[in-house]
Amino acid sequence: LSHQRTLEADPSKKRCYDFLNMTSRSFAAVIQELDDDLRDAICLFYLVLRGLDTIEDDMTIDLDRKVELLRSFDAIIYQKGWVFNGNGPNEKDRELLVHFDLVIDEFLALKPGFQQVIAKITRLMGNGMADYATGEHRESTSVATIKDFDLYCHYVAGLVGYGLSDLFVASGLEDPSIANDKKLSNSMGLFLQKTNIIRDYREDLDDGRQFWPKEIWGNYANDFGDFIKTSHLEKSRACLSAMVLNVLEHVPDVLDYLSKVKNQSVFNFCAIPQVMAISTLALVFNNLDVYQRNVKIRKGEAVKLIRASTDMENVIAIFREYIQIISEKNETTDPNFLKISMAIGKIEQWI
Ligand code: PS7
Ligand code: MN
Ligand code: MN
Ligand code: MN
Repeated sequence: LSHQRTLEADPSKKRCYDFLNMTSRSFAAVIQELDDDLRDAICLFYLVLRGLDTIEDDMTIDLDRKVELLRSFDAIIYQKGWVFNGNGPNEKDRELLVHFDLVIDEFLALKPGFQQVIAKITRLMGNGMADYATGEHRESTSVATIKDFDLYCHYVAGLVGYGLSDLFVASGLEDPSIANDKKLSNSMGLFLQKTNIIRDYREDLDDGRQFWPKEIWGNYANDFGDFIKTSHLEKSRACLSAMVLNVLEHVPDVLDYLSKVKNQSVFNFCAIPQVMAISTLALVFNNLDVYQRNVKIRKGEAVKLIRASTDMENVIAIFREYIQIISEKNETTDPNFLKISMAIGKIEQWI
């Protein structure tokens, strides 16, 4: 309630929360439930990165201009009055960049410790995005190796994990030890990003983007678009399993990280997206609809998961439920059957 009152007294901050609600389905609610200081810092972290991603995603921006923007975005967030009208008319969140001066004003009102974390991650992510946009790690239009896949996901999601851990510590709500093990923070981001990349196969393909590493999909097709063909069913199924296997490897780290979180609002913020991801992973596994349309967990299931993600015991129970579903969908005829069984075995040791 005091958060709502602050917003009424502060129209510029209110506009930022309006932008948060406009641009994020998955993070708007959990961010607004955070404790005071951290709420504003993570809202601004989200909006800054959403602005950066709106530049990365826009294929109508001239490549040289795009790279220049991506590489200087950490300086742009200190330039009062900066706005950007160069997004294509159909770019999803172009409105945010048209009014980016409001985001900058609120970013500059954060305490310096928060600003420094956000600026540092923005610098690393913007440069990483630029490297991939120019083809530094790409073979034609696809991510080539599993190593490239992990590096791209590190830039766009693992780094978010680093930054969030540092913000939790800077707020005083979490112990400094939460930020010590960088591999765990990285895995928190990679688990979300890779699940997203599997689920969005068709949408990304239709937009001319390929995020699945050729080192995996190349074992099952000559062309990344082949998986939509009905003549290709068994190869398509096997490829999907290989992708899910790759994601499952992050689950033990995710559970390790979550078990270290102490503050209740931080726990909910961290756990809810991860629980949504394991549920999505169980839904996409062995599900050929992924190649035809965007499969999504039901609204009712999402609501159930949000309500249940209150402590580690409940989160473990949820992971156990979905790992069980994945185990039941694993078929002995799948070329990755044994490897998937082993990945599940490792997770079962944890839970
Ligand atoms: C700052 C909350 C909790 C230790 C925009 C949260 C896009 C999956 O564009 O919106 O629709 O395909 O579905 C979020 C770790 C980042 C990683 C990354 C980041 C968890 C720009 C989320 C906001 C680390 C790059 C959103 C990584 O997916 O994407 C904040 C701990 C943005 C987290 C992008 C993806 C996030 C993402 P789209 P979505
Ligand atoms: Mn995007
Ligand atoms: Mn993007
Ligand atoms: Mn996506």
